[in-house]
Amino acid sequence: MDKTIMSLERHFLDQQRRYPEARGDFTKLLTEVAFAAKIVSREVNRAGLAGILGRAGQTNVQGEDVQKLDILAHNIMVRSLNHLGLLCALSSEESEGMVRIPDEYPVGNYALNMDPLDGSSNIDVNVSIGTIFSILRKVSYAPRGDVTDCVQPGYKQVAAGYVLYGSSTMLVYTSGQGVFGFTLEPSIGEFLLSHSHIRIPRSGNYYSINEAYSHRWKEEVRDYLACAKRSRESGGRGMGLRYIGSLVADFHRNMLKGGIFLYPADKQNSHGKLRYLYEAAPLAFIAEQAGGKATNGDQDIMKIVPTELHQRTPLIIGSADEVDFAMRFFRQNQTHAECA
Ligand code: P6P
Repeated sequence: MDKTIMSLERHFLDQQRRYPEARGDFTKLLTEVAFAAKIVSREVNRAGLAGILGRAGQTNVQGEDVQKLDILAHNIMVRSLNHLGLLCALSSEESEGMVRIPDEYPVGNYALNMDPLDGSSNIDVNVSIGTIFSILRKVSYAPRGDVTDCVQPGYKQVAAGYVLYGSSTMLVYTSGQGVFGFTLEPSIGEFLLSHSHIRIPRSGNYYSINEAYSHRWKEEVRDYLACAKRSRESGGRGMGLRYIGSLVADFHRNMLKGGIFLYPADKQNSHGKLRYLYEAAPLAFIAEQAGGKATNGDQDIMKIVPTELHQRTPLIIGSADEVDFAMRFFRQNQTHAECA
C-alpha cells in the first residue's frame, strides 16, 4: 500500500494538535528553520559551480563577492529567523558573541544555537556537510534576551535537529516525541516524511574516530579501540572504521545503521574539539530520543551544565550497547581493561 505523503509542515501541525494550549510559535519556528535549510541546500548544491561562479573571497562572473559558504549559511539562517518575533537570542559557530535580535524586530520566547554549516572544509571535494540546530526556551529576565538564554544544559532543549546536505538533503529533528526524518523533494521544494520514529540500532559494525591522533589519546581510548576492532569471538566488537570527517554525515549513518562516533579529549584538545551547545547537545538529544546514548566519557552530554557559548566537549555518541561498551574503558581507573 502506498505510504501517505506527509509534508514537514503537515507533520508539525499534527504534532502541535497534541498541545491545545500551543499558540503555534514553536511550530512556526521549526517551519522557518526548514525554510532556511532549503535555501542553504540550494547554495551548497551550487557550490560545485564556484569555479564558474567565483570562489569564496573572490568575485563571480557578475562581479559579486562570493561569500564562504559557512558565512553564507550563517547569514541565511539569521536573516530567515531574526525578524519573526519568535527568538530572543541566537548563537552560531560563525559568531564570537550572541547574535542579538535587532531593535526594530520583536523578540520571542525561544533561543536557537546553531552550527550553520559543519564540515564546510569538505565542500570543495563534494563530501556531505550539515547544519545543526538546538532550540531552548527563554530563561533570562532580560527584555530582549541575553547569552544565558543560549547557554543552557542539554536537557533544557525543546527541539534539536540537523540537515544533511548529501546525495539528498535530509532534515532530521526531535521535539521530545521521537525522531523524524524528512527528505527534500527539490522539484516541489518540500521536505517529505521519509523516516518516522527513527530508532538507532542497539549495536553497530562501525566506529568513527580520527585514528591519526592515536598518539595524543589517553591509554583507555587506545585500549577501547583495540577491543572495538578485535573479533567478537575473542571478546571484541568486531567493528570496522568509517570516518567521513563530517560530524553530521558520520552521526547520520550511525543513526540509521548503528555504530559509535568518538571525538575524545586528547593531549592537544584537553576538552575535545566539538562544541557543546550547537554540536554535542543537539545530537545527544536526538540520539537519546532514538534510543542511543551520548557522553563526554564521564557524564551524559545532556546533563552537562555549560558556562560558555563556544564551550568544547569530548563526545562519544551512538548505539546504546556500543557507548556502554566504550564506557567500560573510560570509567576504568586502571588502564589495560580487558575486552571480554
Ligand atoms: P578532525 C569538521 O571540521 C568537524 O567539526 C566535524 O564535522 C568533524 O567530525 C570533525 O571536525 C573532524 O575533525 O580533527 O578529525 O579533522
